[in-house]
Amino acid sequence: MDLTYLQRKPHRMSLSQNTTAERRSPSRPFDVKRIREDFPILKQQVRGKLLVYLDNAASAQKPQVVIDTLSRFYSTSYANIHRGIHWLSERATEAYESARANIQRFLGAAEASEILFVRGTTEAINLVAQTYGRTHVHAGDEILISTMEHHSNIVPWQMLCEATGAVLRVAPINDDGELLLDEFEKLLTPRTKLVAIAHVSNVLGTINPIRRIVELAHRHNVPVLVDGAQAVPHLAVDVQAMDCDFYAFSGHKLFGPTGIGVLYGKAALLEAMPPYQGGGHMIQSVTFEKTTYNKVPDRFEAGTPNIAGVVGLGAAIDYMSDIGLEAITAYERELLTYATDRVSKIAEVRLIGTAKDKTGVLSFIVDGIHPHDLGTILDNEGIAIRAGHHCAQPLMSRFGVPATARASLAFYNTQEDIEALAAAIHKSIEFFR
Ligand code: 7TS
Repeated sequence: MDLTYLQRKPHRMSLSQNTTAERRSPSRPFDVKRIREDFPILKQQVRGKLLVYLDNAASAQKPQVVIDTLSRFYSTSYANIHRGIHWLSERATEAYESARANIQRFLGAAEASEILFVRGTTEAINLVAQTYGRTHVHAGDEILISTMEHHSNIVPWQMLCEATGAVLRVAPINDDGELLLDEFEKLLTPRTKLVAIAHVSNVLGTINPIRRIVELAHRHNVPVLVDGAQAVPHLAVDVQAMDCDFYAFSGHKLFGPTGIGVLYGKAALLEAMPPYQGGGHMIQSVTFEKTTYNKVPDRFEAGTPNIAGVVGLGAAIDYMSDIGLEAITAYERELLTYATDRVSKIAEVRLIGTAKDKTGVLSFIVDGIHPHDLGTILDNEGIAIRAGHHCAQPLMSRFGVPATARASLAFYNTQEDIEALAAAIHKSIEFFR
């Protein structure tokens, strides 16, 4: 495939050229108390205490509007899509396709057809590995990732390498958990066929300089897949400004339903890719001798999709856009500074992930306490964190630990949540003394 287009300057379609691409503007001031009111689960008591939910990197809670949208959709508008000629099917199809246009605006994509619906980030990456990868990657070629990847952005490439004889290369990071760009650049060679990299690390919170990474990769004619699972809930993303070639994320981390995610791909790449799965809707015509395939994006959406999931994701994106990504980023940055300060004052705590540019993730080890024990004690206090390897075992090895405790923030968390976390860490230290 001709990849020379990668060398062209990014083409940012002006919003006035394409009115459907206009982003929704914030319509409410940022007020964390009011925001918390929108999340019914946060009013819940857990083990006799008001829930403190600090496991947002694993999955985020759902605002009432998403819950109501799902319920209303099933109550009034549900049918299978694309194939019916009846009123309900048309209505459901309209809701599904208008969510696609909504996500196009959210990501700043040039066309709605560049948005594919999948199960989540994991499926999005596997789709690229199995279609783009199987077509363009051959024995001796290289795929370049980084040390901080989630297993979802490691294993699909290893599987591709096993099948093709290609080689996985890994760009290293420093002790703060920042990508070493010089080392990354050195690993870009004529053999490199794809870069696959996290926008934000789920363990460290590090925000990678994607624009710069894409620039370097494109200089070598290498397309870039960005794993945006931990970025979209916290940062405004503009795929055209970043000029990345693929961008993947999951709806459930973005305050939307489970089982729905998005793969963005540049039109030229998607159109040249073979299908992922075969089945209904992805075809133009089928005979026993030969099948011809549908256009993009339908070619990549075989079978009945997660229709309600798509509609619910659209509602989650509207909800976030009404608050405004810039306001969310600013609030979370302030809360992260507060939390970092508060937790690192505890002498027994070692923070892992101290990049200059990071989102609200605090991974840490408490001297003498296994992260799982800490997680259990915190749970007794009604505090939800994650303890373990966070599906990033090679990253754990890089820091010489088997596991960490991880508190991950969302825009509904407060300084009170951080105080509860700090008090519970102190309590655990006392308990094990
Ligand atoms: N990529 C990153 C960076 C992630 O953090 C995750 C999930 C995935 C991919 C996979 O997303 P999925 O929705 O397809 O499962 N991360 C986590 C986590 O940190 N704790 O639980 C899931």
